[in-house]
Amino acid sequence: MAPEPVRVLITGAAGQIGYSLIPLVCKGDVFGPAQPVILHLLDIPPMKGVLDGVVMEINDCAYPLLLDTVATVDEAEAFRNIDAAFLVGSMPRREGMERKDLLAANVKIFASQGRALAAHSKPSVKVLVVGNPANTNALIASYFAKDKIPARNFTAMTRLDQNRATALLARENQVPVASVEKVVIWGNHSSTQFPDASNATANGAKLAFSGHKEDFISTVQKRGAAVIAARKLSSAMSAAKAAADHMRDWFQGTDKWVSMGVISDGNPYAGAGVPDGLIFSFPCTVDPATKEWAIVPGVAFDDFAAKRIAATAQELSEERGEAQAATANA
Ligand code: NAX
Repeated sequence: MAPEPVRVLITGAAGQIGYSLIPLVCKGDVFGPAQPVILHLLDIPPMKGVLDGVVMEINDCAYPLLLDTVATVDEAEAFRNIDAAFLVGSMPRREGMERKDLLAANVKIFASQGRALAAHSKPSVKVLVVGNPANTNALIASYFAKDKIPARNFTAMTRLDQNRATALLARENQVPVASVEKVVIWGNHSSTQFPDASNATANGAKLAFSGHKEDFISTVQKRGAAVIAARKLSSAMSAAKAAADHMRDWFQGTDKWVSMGVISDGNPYAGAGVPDGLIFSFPCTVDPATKEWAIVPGVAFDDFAAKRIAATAQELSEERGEAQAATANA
């Protein structure tokens, strides 16, 4: 007998990441090759026509696993009964916009979506926030959903940064990308993130090119800007692949280290300056039986790493403060 379908929401579904993510979900790359899916797609009213066009293409793909598609501009309909949510849509930074204004605009969106999650979604829903500022948006959504949905069900995407770092290390060391493990992204999905190659291995052996190299760190931190400069558009194919990787590992489990922005309450790195109450990227594993993530404890780091980790924690604490101030109007 076929398993019950999972209901999967993608917000910002008329945008570029949505266009690359929808096929991965419908082909079974995320929830498994035998798992039927019902897609929920949300965008804003001015994008309804584009969304209808995307649905035409989805229909024309004739995906065997796709049982139904709900395409809507209504949050209540979009969030109803969902098992998983990719929150991709957010307010982009416009020219001249200050960070504070960008945060305030996104607080409105993610407060509203947090309320919609609490009102309409399953309490077990797993939420991945992709839309920037992803960590703080996830924190806001979790805050507004907290009466029904545990904070640990809200995560932010740093998997694209991990994939970028892993691929770069594989190229530099001339080893297959699949052999590289234990690359960690700590902190915020922003330019303060700390890509940490100091524990990285290939087939279990330490890499020759690893450790703390400024050019490696800054290449990973600035990769998004480099793609924009070359493509005149932000990363979409790679962002969708990373979102699919993140959700697949969360739903199906993994004993490999995967970087996920998760709630930092009770985290094992408080001594390195990571306080409670942030959505902070850590190395995690996921138990395949319970589908629960756990932060990998005891990862060793030196003063160089500790300084970087404290700096990205500091930025997230500041973002949280600004976002909390903006919740008064949300
Ligand atoms: P696009 O501008 O192509 O698409 C975004 C879509 O979201 C648009 O169709 C827009 O109408 C919709 N939208 C806006 N507000 C909405 C709302 N309240 N409800 C539903 N839909 C809404 O952007 P795209 O390239 O797809 O990027 C989406 C987001 O991902 C951006 O915030 C971007 O900064 C972020 N990214 C995050 C990454 C990460 O690693 N965490 C990497 C890639 C990407 O830059």
